[in-house]
Amino acid sequence: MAPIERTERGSGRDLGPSRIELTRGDITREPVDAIVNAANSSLMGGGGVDGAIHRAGGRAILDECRRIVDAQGPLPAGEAVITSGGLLPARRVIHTVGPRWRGGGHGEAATLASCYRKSLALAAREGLSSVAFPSISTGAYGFPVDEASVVALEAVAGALRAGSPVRLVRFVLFSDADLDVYRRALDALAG
Ligand code: AR6
Repeated sequence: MAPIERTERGSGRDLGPSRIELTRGDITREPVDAIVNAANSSLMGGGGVDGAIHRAGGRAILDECRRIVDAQGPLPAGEAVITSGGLLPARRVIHTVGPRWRGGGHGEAATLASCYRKSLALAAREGLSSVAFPSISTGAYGFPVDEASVVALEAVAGALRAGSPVRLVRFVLFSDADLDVYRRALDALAG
C-alpha cells in the first residue's frame, strides 16, 4: 500500500514536529516501528485485533507475552508492555489492555487515556518514532467510539505536545464509519 493512498483515504494533523494520521485498514500490515495491540490482561490472545496480530505475527509474540505474564502477572487495564513484532512488518508490538465499558462512571475514560499515554511512553523509552494504534476498547469491550475517539486523540495530542519523541502516530481504523468518527474528533481537537 503506497503512502499516497493512505493520505487520500485518511487525514492528518501536524503537532509541532510530530503528526497524527488517520487511516482505514488492517493494522497488522502497518510498516511502522510499533503497532499497538488491544489485548486482555492474560496477554494470551483473543478475538478482534488481538487475534489478528497473534495470527499474523506468529508464535514468537505469544512466547514473549507468556514470559512477561510469568514475570509480572496479568497486565492491569491501562498498562502497556512491549514484545518483538515476530513476522509482522512492524518491528515491535506494544500490548495494552483497554477498559471494559461499564456505563462510563467507572473511570473508563481515564483508563483508556492511560493506554494511549503509557503506550507512547514505552515507545519513547524504546527509541521508536512511529506508532500505529487501533481503536482500543471499542470492539469487544464496548466503549462507545464517539467518546473513545475524543479520549484517544486528546491523550495522544497531549503526549506529543508535551514533547514525546514519537514523530508519527497513525490510527488505523477498521471501518469507514470509525474513520469518520475519528476524523470528526481530530477536526474538533483544540489548538
Ligand atoms: N486492524 C485494525 N483494527 C482492527 C482489526 C485489525 N486487523 N481487527 C479488529 N479491529 P477489539 P477491544 C478493530 O474487539 O474492544 C479481544 O478478544 C475493531 O473493529 O479488537 O479493546 C482481546 O483479547 C475495533 O474497532 O478490542 C480482548 O479480550 C477495534 O479494533 C478484547 O477483545 C477494537 O476491537 C479487547 O476488546
